[in-house]
Amino acid sequence: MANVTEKQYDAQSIQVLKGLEAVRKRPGMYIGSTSENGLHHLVYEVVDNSIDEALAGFCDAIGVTVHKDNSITVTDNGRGIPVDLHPTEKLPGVELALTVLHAGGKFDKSTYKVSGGLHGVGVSVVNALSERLEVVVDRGGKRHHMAFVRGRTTKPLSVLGPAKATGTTVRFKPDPEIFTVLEYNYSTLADRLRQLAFLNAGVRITLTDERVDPARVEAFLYKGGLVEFVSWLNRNKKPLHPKPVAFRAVKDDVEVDCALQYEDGYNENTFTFVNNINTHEGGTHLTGFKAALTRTINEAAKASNALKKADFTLSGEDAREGLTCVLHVKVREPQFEGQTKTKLGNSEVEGIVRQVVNERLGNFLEEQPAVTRAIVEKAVSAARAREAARKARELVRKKSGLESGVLPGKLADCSLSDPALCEIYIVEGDSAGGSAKQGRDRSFQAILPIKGKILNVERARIDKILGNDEIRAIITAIGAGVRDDFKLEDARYHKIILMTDADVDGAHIRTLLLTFFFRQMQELIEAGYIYIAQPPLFRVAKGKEEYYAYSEPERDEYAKRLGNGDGKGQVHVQRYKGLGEMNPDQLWRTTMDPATRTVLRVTMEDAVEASALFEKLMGDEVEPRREFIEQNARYVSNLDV
Ligand code: 0RA
Repeated sequence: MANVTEKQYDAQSIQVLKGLEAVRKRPGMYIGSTSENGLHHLVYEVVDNSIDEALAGFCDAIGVTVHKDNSITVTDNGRGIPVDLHPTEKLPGVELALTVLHAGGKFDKSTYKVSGGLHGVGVSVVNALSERLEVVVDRGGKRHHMAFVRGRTTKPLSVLGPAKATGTTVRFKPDPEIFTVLEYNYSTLADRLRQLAFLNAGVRITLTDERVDPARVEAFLYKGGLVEFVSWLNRNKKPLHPKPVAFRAVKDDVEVDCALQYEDGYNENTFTFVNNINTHEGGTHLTGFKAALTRTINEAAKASNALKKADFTLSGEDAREGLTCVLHVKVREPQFEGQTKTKLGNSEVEGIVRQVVNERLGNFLEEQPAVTRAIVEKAVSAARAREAARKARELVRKKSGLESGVLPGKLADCSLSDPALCEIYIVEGDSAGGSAKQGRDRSFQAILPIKGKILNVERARIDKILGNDEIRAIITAIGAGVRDDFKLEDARYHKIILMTDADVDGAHIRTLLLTFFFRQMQELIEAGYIYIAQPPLFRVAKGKEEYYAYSEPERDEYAKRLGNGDGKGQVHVQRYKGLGEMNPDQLWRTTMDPATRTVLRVTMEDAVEASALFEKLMGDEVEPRREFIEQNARYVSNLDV
């Protein structure tokens, strides 16, 4: 008998080792990357398990602690991971959960789990990618303990003593053999944990950072859920009605939870989630929501006679001007599609969300005439502005029209026509633009110089935006339209590279350009088409030998190297204050030649976070803007192209 068990155990452990090996060999397959994103993903993975326990109704407090050594503790007051022996696997449940890929409730569809997309790979992945991991389970009146090293059990299940309550605590230290970045970013963690607290009303999530003295502690608990989420998103805005509209309904096994509020600005901020996962790329739930919103607002406008005089209907964009909305649906078997697997594909969800929103939002508006009037007036004025913009466009169409296909005069286009091969440099200032035009490879590189500060699109309506010459030049050069009319497949370049001076003004212009792309051509960011050029900050030369430095330490290193050389001649350090100080050949070699340059790809990790950051720019205060410019680096991930 003992023999049989041993054999089974061996077979089991071979499977386990194979699984762990697969994860350690190709970590990117499981957690996306081994840099900053992947490192943070480990925390989300463990927290998601606690959230699942909260969704099942057994947990209302979750704690996350970043320790001094950047190890992480996640603790919850749920039922505790089962510790009894699995009947066929002959291992404790907790050991299976931590050592077997996809173990634990994967086929249990009785609750909506946080799974799918990049999430839901299981805590065993975290274990496999941790230098060490310890788990403490309080369950059945006892405190249990296990420890692992790189996914392998080093301390089998033992009982430490009695336990009064129940819960699970996991502490792990990401493996430096796997990760290229080991330091946790406080605000990245805080942003996601706050989001989870909004999405799971009543669950208290506490974040503690022990790397600072005294430790920083923040607790997120929102009894109001999505209503509080929308109020928080609008915290620096002027709402058109005091309370967000909110409704929740379950239909055909799909749970629809929504809150929305209009504010007096011109942008739309709609965030959608499926089973707690941010669906950046939208999908069927968003499509259903938009259709119902447009219909409902049009009905309300007709009922209030607001559209009698105007002989046009309200477009979807009109109905969403100034809208802040969070839509969270729970689906049992979500299908995620799209480039980043954050687009909901389930076709049945579209009709369900459409019906729920039609009915519930329709009812609300019928009962609230004052709110309805404010929303309808806003949409009608958006429609008028859209009409005015259309007429203005028609007037200028012959000269520089947006749709005529006439390219802007300032654009030096490239000769190739395959967008996949082509790139456009949007360059600050005519003088740098001139150097770029001379220095470029004209076969695939186009140059568009723009004047200093472009319009702040965060604060302007579409008609004013389209009236701005610099912006029209950018739109026509890219050739893919804006907002709802934007068509990614029409983009004339697959690399749009922003090249501004390495000073505060340059950073400001880059920020304005990013705001513009974020608001008007978000798909370009999502597709990864937007880049930031990295011109050198210094030239270090001695005689004929020269180096370009992109940071101060790099400058010092080159200066030292040249200084230690033959001992003859003077080391000359030049600081570039602007792109204009480089001649065309230097600009090509340092910043534009694909063989040697570095460009940073702009990413849209989290639209909620991005939007909050862009908002900081709106105010006239200097401090938030300075902060933004510093934080701007968080949008970009290093990429050599
Ligand atoms: C499987 C089954 C049960 C709970 C859990 C897993 C569980 C996992 C984690 C991970 C972190 N915290 C957790 N809390 C619970 C339920 C077993 C039962 O019926 O009591």
